[in-house]
Amino acid sequence: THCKENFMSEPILLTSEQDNIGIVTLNMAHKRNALNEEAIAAIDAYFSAVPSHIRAILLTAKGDHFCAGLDLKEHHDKARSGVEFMRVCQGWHRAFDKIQHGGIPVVACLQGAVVGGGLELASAAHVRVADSRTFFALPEGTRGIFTGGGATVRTARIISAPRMVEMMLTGRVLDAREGRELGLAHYVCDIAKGDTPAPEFALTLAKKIAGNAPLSNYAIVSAISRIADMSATDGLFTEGLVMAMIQQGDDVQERLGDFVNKKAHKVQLNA
Ligand code: 1HE
Repeated sequence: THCKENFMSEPILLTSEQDNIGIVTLNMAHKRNALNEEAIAAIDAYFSAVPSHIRAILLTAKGDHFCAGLDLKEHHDKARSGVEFMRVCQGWHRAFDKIQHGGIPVVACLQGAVVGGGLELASAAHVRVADSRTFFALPEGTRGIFTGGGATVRTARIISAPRMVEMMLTGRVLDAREGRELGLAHYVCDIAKGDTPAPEFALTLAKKIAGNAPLSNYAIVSAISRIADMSATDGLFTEGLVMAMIQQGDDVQERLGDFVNKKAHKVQLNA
């Protein structure tokens, strides 16, 4: 379904590949990439069937704004009942869980508005690169609704629950640097200061990530957030199990051997 079309008969999502990187792009710039039911279905479809040669995914958006969140026009026009909207939210949860726990690292490249459901989408990615003019907000309170795409879990765990409460109550808009301080962005690219543009930098990171052992990446994106939900004793046990499984990977002996034979890179600052 990710070939569903937007109003100009273009796909809602553009998908392409560069080597072993999957590139998925929100393509609804005319409405600031606001997400309607079709867009969520398209995201779900893409992340449900990532080709097996893909080692990392770059999540980007066309236009000046990454994502304006829930399609408020659709929501208004459909005048959904409580149960209908509950089902919509569960659809967002399913789709975004496939992003976070699909086993493949996802790098999001952010620009402009990353608000409401747009922040929920970004929060499901593993690495967030922001253009310096990015801004973050949760304006649900002013629209008479609440978060429904996972922010109470994902965004609250990034910035802390009390900060999310404050952000929602006051409608505070965080700029890119404030967002980075709180972990909403991991990198800020400022082209005015000569930084690499965010899309290019995000692609470089995705390629670097794709060079890790695939099973290590699988463990990193699958285990850490889940272990964070466990008791310490269960977490440590699970960590051991994951390690035991991961080190069976085909490339492990070769990677270790490269280090032992002084053929592997060393860990260095600014490398
Ligand atoms: C939209 C949406 C949208 C823009 N749904 N159509 N999210 C929000 O509350 C954010 C609402 N949007 C904005 O604050 C602004 O549009 C932006 C800051 C994102 C961009 O501003 P700007 O000046 O570049 O664009 P614009 O003129 O406001 O919008 C351009 C068009 O996009 C316009 O439509 P047009 O027909 O007049 O051209 C807008 O109506 C349309 N548009 N945002 C529908 N969100 C699972 S629960 C999640 C809960 C939430 O996400 S609540 C937060 C919703």
